[in-house]
Amino acid sequence: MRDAIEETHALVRDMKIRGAGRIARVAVLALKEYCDRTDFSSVADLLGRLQKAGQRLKSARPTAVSLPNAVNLVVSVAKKNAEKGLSLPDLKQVIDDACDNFVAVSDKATQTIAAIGAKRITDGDVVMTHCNSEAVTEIFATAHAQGKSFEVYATETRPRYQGRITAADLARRGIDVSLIPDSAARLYMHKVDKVLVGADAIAANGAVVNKIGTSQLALVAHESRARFYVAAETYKLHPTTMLGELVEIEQRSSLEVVPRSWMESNGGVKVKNPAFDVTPPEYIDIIITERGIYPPQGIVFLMKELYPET
Ligand code: RUB
Repeated sequence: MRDAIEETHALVRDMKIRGAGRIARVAVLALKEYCDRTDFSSVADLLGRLQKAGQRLKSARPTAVSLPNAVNLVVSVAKKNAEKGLSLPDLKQVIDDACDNFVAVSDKATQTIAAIGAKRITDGDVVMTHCNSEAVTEIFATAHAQGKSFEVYATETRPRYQGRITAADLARRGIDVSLIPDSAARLYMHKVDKVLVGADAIAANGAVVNKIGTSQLALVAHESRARFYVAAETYKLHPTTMLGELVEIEQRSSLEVVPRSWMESNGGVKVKNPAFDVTPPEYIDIIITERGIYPPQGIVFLMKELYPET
């Protein structure tokens, strides 16, 4: 029988499935499949194994908080309903529904962000983006469908080149897009009105964790007086940063930066490959969520409302 948890763990770890929203949804769907297909001996057995499976999924990538937020939501629904005394089959059904519900909420959030974010794109805009974010792409797609004429600069996003995915996707949709090397961001920034990026995690102080290079773009945008916008579903808010915890930055293999042969013939070189960085709130103008637009300094109030138990 296929092992949904191990398969999904590997797909996320190896970035076959990537992007904060997608990895949250795929993790939840793996939990659903796991619960559907496993014969549990009791409610306690289900809860114990569900938690273990959740831990395994969460360990696939450490930075995008959407992943633990989604898994924790399902586990907490299961625990609360088990405490109410639900039978094993009923509890399985509740978990099933919770998983489907998360996916539906996630899809709806992206669409709402697209509608809200598209209002911030005006005719004639030049917008720069980094990496590949569903939330961002949906904003561009909606603005384009509304007949707005704008141009996008997509940074290629070394070392994994997610910018190519963005550029290809936007071009396919008929959007005017140019792919540029990351190092050309400052050269082109004087043409740019707005920078629009996604997020993997948002801290209580409004700092945004996103693909490595995002904070450099923010700095250059600040220098050039271009607006800097972030688009993120609220399950990317990182609740424990309210307690002073830091967001772990994923370090990936040096082999994503240089091939093994190069490493072997240049033994003295240490190659670093951090996957994300932190953009401080002072470089961010707005955070676009499905609950509306927030200045980064105001995000903590939304976080307190959504995670009252933290
Ligand atoms: C992806 C990345 C994206 C965010 C938001 O990094 O940094 O900007 O995850 O994406 P990676 P979305 O390629 O390493 O996963 O809006 O799709 O959730």
